[in-house]
Amino acid sequence: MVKFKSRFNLKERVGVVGFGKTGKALLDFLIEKGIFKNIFLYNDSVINEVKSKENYIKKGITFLIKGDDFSKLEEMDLIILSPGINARTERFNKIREKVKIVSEIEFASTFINSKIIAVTGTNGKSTTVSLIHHILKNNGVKSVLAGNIGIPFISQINDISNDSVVVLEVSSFQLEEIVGFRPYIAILLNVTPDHLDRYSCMEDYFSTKLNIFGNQKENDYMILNYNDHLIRNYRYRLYEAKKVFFSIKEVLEDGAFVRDNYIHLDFMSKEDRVSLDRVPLKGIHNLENILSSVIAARIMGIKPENIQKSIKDFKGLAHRMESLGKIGKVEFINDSKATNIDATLKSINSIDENMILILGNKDKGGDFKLLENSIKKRVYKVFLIGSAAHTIYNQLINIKEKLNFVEDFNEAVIRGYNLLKEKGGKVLLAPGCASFDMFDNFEHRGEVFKKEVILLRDRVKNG
Ligand code: UMA
Repeated sequence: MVKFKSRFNLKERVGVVGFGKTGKALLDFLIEKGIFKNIFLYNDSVINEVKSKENYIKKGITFLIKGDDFSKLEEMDLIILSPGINARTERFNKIREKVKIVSEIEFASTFINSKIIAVTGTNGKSTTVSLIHHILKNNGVKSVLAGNIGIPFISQINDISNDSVVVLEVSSFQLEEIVGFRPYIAILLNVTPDHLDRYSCMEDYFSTKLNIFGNQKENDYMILNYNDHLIRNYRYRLYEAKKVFFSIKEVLEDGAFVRDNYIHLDFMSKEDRVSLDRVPLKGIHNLENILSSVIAARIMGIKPENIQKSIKDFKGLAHRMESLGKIGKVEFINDSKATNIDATLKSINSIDENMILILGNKDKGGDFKLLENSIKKRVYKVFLIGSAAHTIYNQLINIKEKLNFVEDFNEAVIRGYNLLKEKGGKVLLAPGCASFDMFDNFEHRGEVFKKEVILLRDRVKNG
Protein backbone atom coordinates (compact mmCIF):
# COMPACT_ATOMS: atom_id res chain seq x y z
CA MET A 1 0.00 0.00 0.00
CA VAL A 2 1.26 3.48 -0.86
CA LYS A 3 1.74 6.20 1.68
CA PHE A 4 -0.58 9.11 0.97
CA LYS A 5 0.95 12.32 -0.18
CA SER A 6 -1.77 14.05 -2.09
CA ARG A 7 -0.91 17.48 -3.44
CA PHE A 8 -4.36 18.70 -2.43
CA ASN A 9 -4.74 20.50 0.82
CA LEU A 10 -7.20 18.02 2.31
CA LYS A 11 -9.46 19.78 4.74
CA GLU A 12 -12.98 19.75 6.07
CA ARG A 13 -15.41 19.21 3.23
CA VAL A 14 -15.28 17.35 -0.02
CA GLY A 15 -18.05 17.15 -2.62
CA VAL A 16 -18.27 14.13 -4.93
CA VAL A 17 -20.46 14.66 -7.99
CA GLY A 18 -22.28 11.69 -9.60
CA PHE A 19 -23.52 8.48 -7.99
CA GLY A 20 -22.37 6.03 -10.69
CA LYS A 21 -19.38 3.67 -10.66
CA THR A 22 -16.93 6.52 -10.17
CA GLY A 23 -18.89 8.35 -7.47
CA LYS A 24 -19.32 5.19 -5.41
CA ALA A 25 -15.64 4.27 -5.76
CA LEU A 26 -14.70 7.78 -4.61
CA LEU A 27 -17.02 7.54 -1.60
CA ASP A 28 -15.56 4.13 -0.64
CA PHE A 29 -12.03 5.50 -0.87
CA LEU A 30 -12.78 8.67 1.08
CA ILE A 31 -14.63 6.77 3.82
CA GLU A 32 -11.85 4.20 4.14
CA LYS A 33 -9.05 6.75 4.30
CA GLY A 34 -10.86 9.30 6.48
CA ILE A 35 -8.97 12.19 4.92
CA PHE A 36 -11.91 14.60 4.98
CA LYS A 37 -14.11 15.39 7.95
CA ASN A 38 -17.32 15.67 5.93
CA ILE A 39 -18.18 13.98 2.66
CA PHE A 40 -21.05 15.16 0.43
CA LEU A 41 -22.48 13.45 -2.63
CA TYR A 42 -24.30 15.56 -5.21
CA ASN A 43 -26.42 13.97 -7.96
CA ASP A 44 -28.69 15.73 -10.47
CA SER A 45 -31.46 13.16 -10.34
CA VAL A 46 -33.23 11.31 -7.53
CA ILE A 47 -31.29 8.18 -6.57
CA ASN A 48 -33.32 5.02 -7.05
CA GLU A 49 -30.76 2.70 -5.45
CA VAL A 50 -32.32 3.21 -2.04
CA LYS A 51 -30.36 0.50 -0.20
CA SER A 52 -27.01 1.65 -1.50
CA LYS A 53 -27.85 5.26 -0.60
CA GLU A 54 -28.91 4.26 2.92
CA ASN A 55 -25.68 2.36 3.43
CA TYR A 56 -23.67 5.45 2.57
CA ILE A 57 -25.86 7.63 4.81
CA LYS A 58 -25.10 5.24 7.69
CA LYS A 59 -21.41 5.77 6.98
CA GLY A 60 -21.85 9.52 7.38
CA ILE A 61 -22.28 10.69 3.78
CA THR A 62 -24.60 13.66 3.22
CA PHE A 63 -26.62 13.42 0.01
CA LEU A 64 -27.44 16.56 -1.98
CA ILE A 65 -29.98 15.90 -4.70
CA LYS A 66 -31.09 17.90 -7.75
CA GLY A 67 -30.81 21.59 -8.55
CA ASP A 68 -32.00 22.85 -5.15
CA ASP A 69 -28.93 21.57 -3.35
CA PHE A 70 -26.43 22.55 -6.03
CA SER A 71 -25.42 25.84 -4.37
CA LYS A 72 -24.25 23.87 -1.30
CA LEU A 73 -21.30 22.76 -3.42
CA GLU A 74 -19.98 26.33 -2.98
CA GLU A 75 -19.22 25.45 0.64
CA MET A 76 -16.83 22.62 -0.26
CA ASP A 77 -13.03 22.71 -0.05
CA LEU A 78 -12.68 20.40 -3.03
CA ILE A 79 -15.08 19.00 -5.65
CA ILE A 80 -14.30 15.72 -7.41
CA LEU A 81 -16.20 15.00 -10.62
CA SER A 82 -17.39 11.79 -12.20
CA PRO A 83 -16.62 11.79 -15.96
CA GLY A 84 -20.26 12.04 -17.02
CA ILE A 85 -20.61 15.47 -15.39
CA ASN A 86 -19.91 18.42 -17.62
CA ALA A 87 -18.45 21.17 -15.44
CA ARG A 88 -17.77 23.58 -18.28
CA THR A 89 -21.18 25.12 -17.63
CA GLU A 90 -22.43 28.31 -16.04
CA ARG A 91 -23.51 26.66 -12.80
CA PHE A 92 -20.08 25.10 -12.22
CA ASN A 93 -18.21 28.19 -13.43
CA LYS A 94 -19.93 30.14 -10.67
CA ILE A 95 -18.62 27.83 -7.95
CA ARG A 96 -15.25 27.34 -9.64
CA GLU A 97 -14.31 30.87 -8.48
CA LYS A 98 -14.48 29.67 -4.87
CA VAL A 99 -13.80 25.93 -4.98
CA LYS A 100 -11.19 23.75 -6.69
CA ILE A 101 -12.80 21.29 -9.13
CA VAL A 102 -10.91 18.21 -10.31
CA SER A 103 -11.65 15.04 -12.23
CA GLU A 104 -11.44 11.66 -10.54
CA ILE A 105 -8.27 10.67 -12.45
CA GLU A 106 -6.57 13.85 -11.29
CA PHE A 107 -7.53 13.16 -7.67
CA ALA A 108 -6.48 9.50 -7.86
CA SER A 109 -3.13 10.30 -9.51
CA THR A 110 -2.07 12.40 -6.52
CA PHE A 111 -1.91 9.32 -4.31
CA ILE A 112 0.61 7.30 -6.32
CA ASN A 113 4.21 7.52 -7.44
CA SER A 114 4.19 4.77 -10.02
CA LYS A 115 4.44 5.15 -13.79
CA ILE A 116 1.23 5.74 -15.74
CA ILE A 117 0.66 4.66 -19.33
CA ALA A 118 -2.42 6.62 -20.43
CA VAL A 119 -4.29 5.91 -23.64
CA THR A 120 -6.80 8.24 -25.27
CA GLY A 121 -8.37 8.57 -28.72
CA THR A 122 -11.86 8.26 -30.13
CA ASN A 123 -11.69 4.54 -30.85
CA GLY A 124 -9.51 1.59 -29.86
CA LYS A 125 -8.70 2.75 -26.33
CA SER A 126 -10.07 -0.31 -24.52
CA THR A 127 -8.39 -2.80 -26.85
CA THR A 128 -5.09 -0.92 -26.59
CA VAL A 129 -5.02 -0.68 -22.78
CA SER A 130 -6.03 -4.34 -22.53
CA LEU A 131 -3.26 -5.39 -24.90
CA ILE A 132 -0.61 -3.29 -23.11
CA HIS A 133 -1.77 -4.69 -19.75
CA HIS A 134 -1.61 -8.21 -21.20
CA ILE A 135 1.95 -7.78 -22.56
CA LEU A 136 3.23 -6.21 -19.33
CA LYS A 137 1.63 -8.83 -17.08
CA ASN A 138 2.93 -11.69 -19.25
CA ASN A 139 6.40 -10.27 -18.81
CA GLY A 140 6.38 -9.95 -15.05
CA VAL A 141 5.45 -6.27 -14.72
CA LYS A 142 3.01 -5.37 -11.92
CA SER A 143 0.47 -3.84 -14.29
CA VAL A 144 -2.79 -2.36 -12.97
CA LEU A 145 -5.58 -1.75 -15.50
CA ALA A 146 -8.05 1.10 -14.83
CA GLY A 147 -10.00 4.07 -16.17
CA ASN A 148 -12.71 4.50 -18.79
CA ILE A 149 -12.59 0.75 -19.50
CA GLY A 150 -14.97 0.48 -16.53
CA ILE A 151 -12.62 0.39 -13.53
CA PRO A 152 -12.42 3.74 -11.73
CA PHE A 153 -8.76 4.66 -11.13
CA ILE A 154 -9.50 5.52 -7.48
CA SER A 155 -10.80 1.98 -6.85
CA GLN A 156 -7.33 0.58 -7.64
CA ILE A 157 -5.17 2.80 -5.43
CA ASN A 158 -4.77 0.17 -2.68
CA ASP A 159 -3.35 -2.29 -5.24
CA ILE A 160 -0.74 0.11 -6.61
CA SER A 161 2.81 0.19 -5.28
CA ASN A 162 5.76 2.26 -6.45
CA ASP A 163 6.94 -0.48 -8.81
CA SER A 164 3.47 -0.94 -10.38
CA VAL A 165 2.62 0.40 -13.81
CA VAL A 166 -0.88 1.84 -14.17
CA VAL A 167 -2.37 1.28 -17.61
CA LEU A 168 -5.16 3.81 -17.81
CA GLU A 169 -7.87 4.27 -20.43
CA VAL A 170 -8.66 7.98 -20.47
CA SER A 171 -11.67 9.63 -22.09
CA SER A 172 -11.84 13.29 -23.07
CA PHE A 173 -14.34 13.77 -20.21
CA GLN A 174 -11.72 12.64 -17.70
CA LEU A 175 -9.15 15.00 -19.20
CA GLU A 176 -11.32 18.10 -18.79
CA GLU A 177 -10.45 18.88 -15.19
CA ILE A 178 -6.84 17.86 -14.72
CA VAL A 179 -4.15 19.91 -13.00
CA GLY A 180 -1.00 17.85 -12.58
CA PHE A 181 -1.97 14.46 -14.10
CA ARG A 182 1.24 13.32 -15.80
CA PRO A 183 1.59 10.02 -17.64
CA TYR A 184 5.05 8.61 -18.34
CA ILE A 185 3.71 7.36 -21.67
CA ALA A 186 0.67 9.01 -23.28
CA ILE A 187 -0.89 7.56 -26.42
CA LEU A 188 -3.23 9.43 -28.77
CA LEU A 189 -4.71 6.83 -31.14
CA ASN A 190 -7.05 8.84 -33.36
CA VAL A 191 -9.49 11.75 -33.26
CA THR A 192 -12.76 11.62 -35.18
CA PRO A 193 -16.10 13.32 -34.39
CA ASP A 194 -17.63 12.10 -31.13
CA HIS A 195 -19.39 13.57 -28.10
CA LEU A 196 -20.39 16.63 -30.10
CA ASP A 197 -23.34 16.96 -27.75
CA ARG A 198 -20.79 17.94 -25.05
CA TYR A 199 -18.15 19.78 -27.09
CA SER A 200 -18.86 22.92 -29.09
CA CYS A 201 -16.84 21.69 -32.12
CA MET A 202 -14.11 19.24 -33.19
CA GLU A 203 -11.31 21.66 -32.15
CA ASP A 204 -12.79 21.80 -28.67
CA TYR A 205 -12.89 17.97 -28.49
CA PHE A 206 -9.36 17.61 -29.92
CA SER A 207 -7.81 20.19 -27.61
CA THR A 208 -9.36 18.44 -24.60
CA LYS A 209 -7.67 15.21 -25.70
CA LEU A 210 -4.33 17.07 -25.96
CA ASN A 211 -4.51 17.74 -22.21
CA ILE A 212 -3.06 14.25 -21.81
CA PHE A 213 0.36 15.65 -22.83
CA GLY A 214 0.14 18.95 -20.92
CA ASN A 215 2.16 17.99 -17.82
CA GLN A 216 4.68 15.60 -19.38
CA LYS A 217 8.39 16.30 -19.00
CA GLU A 218 11.35 15.65 -21.29
CA ASN A 219 11.86 12.07 -20.11
CA ASP A 220 8.25 11.12 -20.82
CA TYR A 221 6.88 9.81 -24.12
CA MET A 222 4.08 10.82 -26.48
CA ILE A 223 2.94 8.12 -28.92
CA LEU A 224 1.12 9.60 -31.91
CA ASN A 225 -0.72 8.27 -34.96
CA TYR A 226 0.99 9.57 -38.12
CA ASN A 227 -1.95 8.47 -40.29
CA ASP A 228 -4.47 10.69 -38.52
CA HIS A 229 -4.14 14.06 -40.22
CA LEU A 230 -5.35 16.08 -37.20
CA ILE A 231 -2.78 14.38 -34.98
CA ARG A 232 0.06 14.45 -37.51
CA ASN A 233 -0.33 18.14 -38.38
CA TYR A 234 -0.63 19.51 -34.88
CA ARG A 235 2.26 21.66 -33.69
CA TYR A 236 3.73 19.85 -30.72
CA ARG A 237 6.68 22.20 -30.20
CA LEU A 238 5.43 23.31 -26.81
CA TYR A 239 5.33 19.78 -25.44
CA GLU A 240 8.52 18.64 -23.75
CA ALA A 241 8.11 14.87 -24.01
CA LYS A 242 9.78 12.66 -26.63
CA LYS A 243 7.52 12.13 -29.64
CA VAL A 244 7.21 8.71 -31.25
CA PHE A 245 4.98 8.54 -34.34
CA PHE A 246 3.53 5.29 -35.68
CA SER A 247 2.16 4.53 -39.12
CA ILE A 248 0.46 1.53 -40.70
CA LYS A 249 1.04 3.05 -44.18
CA GLU A 250 4.31 4.99 -44.45
CA VAL A 251 7.87 4.00 -43.59
CA LEU A 252 9.02 6.42 -40.86
CA GLU A 253 12.66 7.32 -40.34
CA ASP A 254 12.25 7.89 -36.65
CA GLY A 255 9.22 6.01 -35.41
CA ALA A 256 7.38 2.72 -35.78
CA PHE A 257 5.76 1.31 -38.92
CA VAL A 258 4.53 -1.86 -40.59
CA ARG A 259 6.35 -3.48 -43.52
CA ASP A 260 6.38 -7.07 -44.81
CA ASN A 261 4.21 -8.30 -41.94
CA TYR A 262 6.63 -6.92 -39.34
CA ILE A 263 6.38 -3.99 -36.98
CA HIS A 264 9.62 -2.04 -37.30
CA LEU A 265 10.61 -0.07 -34.22
CA ASP A 266 13.08 2.53 -35.47
CA PHE A 267 13.24 4.94 -32.57
CA MET A 268 15.41 5.50 -29.48
CA SER A 269 18.35 4.64 -31.79
CA LYS A 270 17.16 1.04 -31.92
CA GLU A 271 16.02 -1.01 -34.87
CA ASP A 272 13.86 -3.81 -33.53
CA ARG A 273 11.30 -5.95 -35.32
CA VAL A 274 8.16 -7.70 -34.09
CA SER A 275 6.48 -10.25 -36.36
CA LEU A 276 2.74 -9.96 -37.03
CA ASP A 277 2.51 -13.59 -38.06
CA ARG A 278 -0.48 -15.40 -36.48
CA VAL A 279 -1.68 -12.36 -34.52
CA PRO A 280 -5.37 -13.01 -33.75
CA LEU A 281 -6.56 -9.37 -33.67
CA LYS A 282 -7.79 -8.54 -37.19
CA GLY A 283 -8.61 -5.31 -39.04
CA ILE A 284 -6.76 -2.10 -39.86
CA HIS A 285 -7.88 -0.31 -36.72
CA ASN A 286 -6.55 -3.17 -34.59
CA LEU A 287 -3.21 -2.90 -36.37
CA GLU A 288 -2.95 0.67 -35.07
CA ASN A 289 -3.86 -0.53 -31.58
CA ILE A 290 -1.19 -3.24 -31.78
CA LEU A 291 1.45 -0.84 -33.11
CA SER A 292 0.95 1.69 -30.31
CA SER A 293 0.89 -1.08 -27.67
CA VAL A 294 4.12 -2.56 -28.98
CA ILE A 295 5.85 0.85 -28.82
CA ALA A 296 4.69 1.33 -25.21
CA ALA A 297 5.88 -2.16 -24.25
CA ARG A 298 9.25 -1.56 -25.91
CA ILE A 299 9.68 1.74 -24.06
CA MET A 300 8.95 -0.20 -20.84
CA GLY A 301 11.90 -2.44 -21.70
CA ILE A 302 10.12 -5.60 -22.86
CA LYS A 303 12.19 -7.48 -25.45
CA PRO A 304 10.76 -7.72 -29.00
CA GLU A 305 10.63 -11.54 -28.94
CA ASN A 306 8.66 -11.47 -25.68
CA ILE A 307 6.27 -8.82 -27.01
CA GLN A 308 5.76 -11.03 -30.05
CA LYS A 309 4.79 -14.02 -27.90
CA SER A 310 2.32 -11.97 -25.88
CA ILE A 311 0.45 -10.39 -28.80
CA LYS A 312 -0.14 -13.84 -30.29
CA ASP A 313 -2.21 -15.05 -27.36
CA PHE A 314 -4.29 -11.88 -26.87
CA LYS A 315 -7.90 -12.74 -27.55
CA GLY A 316 -9.56 -9.33 -27.96
CA LEU A 317 -12.51 -7.97 -25.99
CA ALA A 318 -16.21 -8.61 -25.74
CA HIS A 319 -18.55 -6.21 -27.58
CA ARG A 320 -15.83 -5.23 -30.10
CA MET A 321 -16.44 -7.06 -33.38
CA GLU A 322 -17.24 -10.08 -31.24
CA SER A 323 -18.48 -13.00 -33.30
CA LEU A 324 -21.50 -14.65 -31.68
CA GLY A 325 -21.19 -17.58 -34.07
CA LYS A 326 -23.38 -18.75 -36.94
CA ILE A 327 -26.97 -19.89 -37.08
CA GLY A 328 -27.08 -21.80 -40.36
CA LYS A 329 -25.46 -19.50 -42.90
CA VAL A 330 -25.96 -16.31 -40.84
CA GLU A 331 -23.23 -15.00 -38.56
CA PHE A 332 -24.10 -12.48 -35.81
CA ILE A 333 -21.49 -9.89 -34.79
CA ASN A 334 -21.70 -7.83 -31.63
CA ASP A 335 -19.91 -4.48 -31.97
CA SER A 336 -21.97 -2.68 -29.34
CA LYS A 337 -18.86 -0.65 -28.46
CA ALA A 338 -19.15 1.14 -31.83
CA THR A 339 -20.78 4.15 -30.19
CA ASN A 340 -19.75 6.73 -32.79
CA ILE A 341 -19.82 7.11 -36.58
CA ASP A 342 -16.15 6.43 -37.21
CA ALA A 343 -16.18 3.17 -35.26
CA THR A 344 -19.29 2.05 -37.15
CA LEU A 345 -17.70 2.97 -40.49
CA LYS A 346 -14.56 0.95 -39.73
CA SER A 347 -16.66 -2.05 -38.73
CA ILE A 348 -18.80 -1.91 -41.89
CA ASN A 349 -15.67 -1.61 -44.04
CA SER A 350 -14.05 -4.64 -42.44
CA ILE A 351 -16.87 -6.96 -43.64
CA ASP A 352 -16.99 -8.09 -47.26
CA GLU A 353 -20.06 -10.31 -47.14
CA ASN A 354 -23.75 -9.63 -47.50
CA MET A 355 -24.62 -7.64 -44.40
CA ILE A 356 -27.50 -6.35 -42.33
CA LEU A 357 -26.53 -3.44 -40.12
CA ILE A 358 -28.27 -2.45 -36.88
CA LEU A 359 -27.92 1.29 -36.23
CA GLY A 360 -29.35 3.57 -33.57
CA ASN A 361 -30.21 4.23 -29.89
CA LYS A 362 -29.22 7.58 -28.39
CA ASP A 363 -27.86 10.12 -30.85
CA LYS A 364 -24.68 12.00 -29.85
CA GLY A 365 -24.84 14.52 -32.67
CA GLY A 366 -23.02 12.32 -35.18
CA ASP A 367 -23.18 12.80 -38.96
CA PHE A 368 -24.74 9.58 -40.29
CA LYS A 369 -24.39 10.80 -43.89
CA LEU A 370 -20.74 9.76 -43.59
CA LEU A 371 -21.95 6.13 -43.65
CA GLU A 372 -23.95 6.52 -46.88
CA ASN A 373 -21.30 5.36 -49.39
CA SER A 374 -20.22 2.32 -47.41
CA ILE A 375 -23.84 1.31 -46.79
CA LYS A 376 -24.60 1.68 -50.51
CA LYS A 377 -21.68 -0.59 -51.41
CA ARG A 378 -21.74 -3.16 -48.62
CA VAL A 379 -25.01 -3.25 -46.71
CA TYR A 380 -28.13 -5.10 -47.83
CA LYS A 381 -30.52 -3.64 -45.24
CA VAL A 382 -30.20 -1.27 -42.29
CA PHE A 383 -32.35 -1.76 -39.19
CA LEU A 384 -32.96 1.45 -37.24
CA ILE A 385 -33.61 1.25 -33.51
CA GLY A 386 -34.15 3.54 -30.51
CA SER A 387 -34.62 7.29 -30.11
CA ALA A 388 -32.15 8.16 -32.89
CA ALA A 389 -33.96 6.05 -35.51
CA HIS A 390 -35.87 8.92 -37.17
CA THR A 391 -32.86 11.27 -37.12
CA ILE A 392 -30.79 8.61 -38.88
CA TYR A 393 -33.60 7.93 -41.36
CA ASN A 394 -33.72 11.63 -42.31
CA GLN A 395 -29.94 11.82 -42.74
CA LEU A 396 -29.86 8.68 -44.91
CA ILE A 397 -32.97 9.59 -46.93
CA ASN A 398 -31.04 9.06 -50.22
CA ILE A 399 -30.87 5.33 -49.52
CA LYS A 400 -34.25 5.00 -47.87
CA GLU A 401 -35.04 1.76 -49.74
CA LYS A 402 -32.46 0.08 -47.50
CA LEU A 403 -33.87 1.45 -44.23
CA ASN A 404 -36.29 -0.36 -41.89
CA PHE A 405 -37.46 0.53 -38.39
CA VAL A 406 -37.32 -2.17 -35.70
CA GLU A 407 -38.69 -2.09 -32.14
CA ASP A 408 -35.98 -4.06 -30.38
CA PHE A 409 -33.20 -6.65 -30.83
CA ASN A 410 -35.71 -9.49 -30.73
CA GLU A 411 -37.25 -8.17 -33.94
CA ALA A 412 -33.85 -7.25 -35.46
CA VAL A 413 -32.35 -10.69 -34.87
CA ILE A 414 -35.37 -12.63 -36.20
CA ARG A 415 -35.88 -10.41 -39.25
CA GLY A 416 -32.15 -10.37 -40.00
CA TYR A 417 -31.98 -14.14 -39.85
CA ASN A 418 -35.05 -14.60 -42.07
CA LEU A 419 -33.71 -12.20 -44.69
CA LEU A 420 -30.27 -13.86 -44.88
CA LYS A 421 -30.90 -17.53 -44.12
CA GLU A 422 -31.04 -18.61 -47.77
CA LYS A 423 -28.13 -16.65 -49.24
CA GLY A 424 -26.07 -16.34 -46.04
CA GLY A 425 -24.34 -13.26 -44.61
CA LYS A 426 -23.75 -11.29 -41.44
CA VAL A 427 -25.93 -9.35 -39.02
CA LEU A 428 -23.78 -6.60 -37.52
CA LEU A 429 -24.73 -4.59 -34.44
CA ALA A 430 -22.57 -1.45 -34.79
CA PRO A 431 -25.01 1.22 -33.60
CA GLY A 432 -22.97 4.45 -33.97
CA CYS A 433 -24.84 5.83 -30.95
CA ALA A 434 -24.79 5.80 -27.16
CA SER A 435 -26.99 3.16 -25.53
CA PHE A 436 -28.63 5.08 -22.72
CA ASP A 437 -32.16 5.41 -24.18
CA MET A 438 -32.77 1.65 -23.91
CA PHE A 439 -29.87 0.19 -21.92
CA ASP A 440 -27.63 0.91 -18.90
CA ASN A 441 -24.48 1.02 -21.05
CA PHE A 442 -22.91 -0.51 -24.17
CA GLU A 443 -22.11 -3.76 -22.32
CA HIS A 444 -25.76 -4.17 -21.34
CA ARG A 445 -26.79 -3.50 -24.96
CA GLY A 446 -24.31 -6.14 -26.19
CA GLU A 447 -25.55 -8.67 -23.64
CA VAL A 448 -29.20 -8.17 -24.66
CA PHE A 449 -28.21 -8.65 -28.31
CA LYS A 450 -26.30 -11.84 -27.41
CA LYS A 451 -29.29 -13.17 -25.47
CA GLU A 452 -31.57 -12.70 -28.48
CA VAL A 453 -29.09 -14.55 -30.70
CA ILE A 454 -28.92 -17.45 -28.21
CA LEU A 455 -32.76 -17.60 -28.04
CA LEU A 456 -32.99 -17.68 -31.84
CA ARG A 457 -30.34 -20.42 -32.02
CA ASP A 458 -32.39 -22.58 -29.61
CA ARG A 459 -35.57 -21.93 -31.57
CA VAL A 460 -33.94 -22.86 -34.89
CA LYS A 461 -32.37 -25.98 -33.34
CA ASN A 462 -35.69 -27.12 -31.91
CA GLY A 463 -37.43 -26.48 -35.21
N1 UMA B 1 -25.09 12.62 -13.33
C1 UMA B 1 -25.42 13.85 -12.80
N2 UMA B 1 -25.39 14.94 -13.64
C2 UMA B 1 -25.03 14.86 -14.95
C3 UMA B 1 -24.68 13.61 -15.47
C4 UMA B 1 -24.71 12.50 -14.64
O1 UMA B 1 -25.72 13.97 -11.63
O2 UMA B 1 -25.03 15.91 -15.63
C5 UMA B 1 -25.09 11.45 -12.45
C6 UMA B 1 -26.03 10.33 -12.87
O3 UMA B 1 -27.32 10.53 -12.35
C7 UMA B 1 -25.34 9.10 -12.27
C8 UMA B 1 -23.86 9.46 -12.31
O4 UMA B 1 -23.77 10.87 -12.49
O5 UMA B 1 -25.74 8.92 -10.92
C9 UMA B 1 -23.15 8.76 -13.44
O6 UMA B 1 -21.80 9.17 -13.52
P1 UMA B 1 -20.98 8.91 -14.84
O7 UMA B 1 -21.84 9.27 -16.03
O8 UMA B 1 -19.68 9.60 -14.75
O9 UMA B 1 -20.84 7.32 -14.90
P2 UMA B 1 -19.92 6.30 -14.12
O10 UMA B 1 -20.79 5.13 -13.80
O11 UMA B 1 -19.19 6.92 -12.99
O12 UMA B 1 -18.94 5.84 -15.31
C10 UMA B 1 -17.85 6.66 -15.67
C11 UMA B 1 -17.74 6.67 -17.20
N3 UMA B 1 -18.96 7.22 -17.78
C12 UMA B 1 -18.95 8.24 -18.64
O13 UMA B 1 -17.95 8.77 -19.00
C13 UMA B 1 -20.29 8.70 -19.17
C14 UMA B 1 -17.48 5.26 -17.72
O14 UMA B 1 -17.23 5.32 -19.12
C15 UMA B 1 -16.22 4.71 -17.05
O15 UMA B 1 -16.08 3.35 -17.45
C16 UMA B 1 -16.37 4.78 -15.53
O16 UMA B 1 -16.65 6.14 -15.13
C17 UMA B 1 -15.08 4.34 -14.81
O17 UMA B 1 -14.02 5.22 -15.08
C18 UMA B 1 -18.30 4.86 -19.98
C19 UMA B 1 -18.46 5.79 -21.16
O18 UMA B 1 -19.52 5.78 -21.78
C20 UMA B 1 -17.96 3.47 -20.52
N4 UMA B 1 -17.44 6.61 -21.49
C21 UMA B 1 -17.48 7.46 -22.66
C22 UMA B 1 -16.99 6.72 -23.89
O19 UMA B 1 -16.24 5.73 -23.75
O20 UMA B 1 -17.33 7.18 -25.01
C23 UMA B 1 -16.57 8.65 -22.43
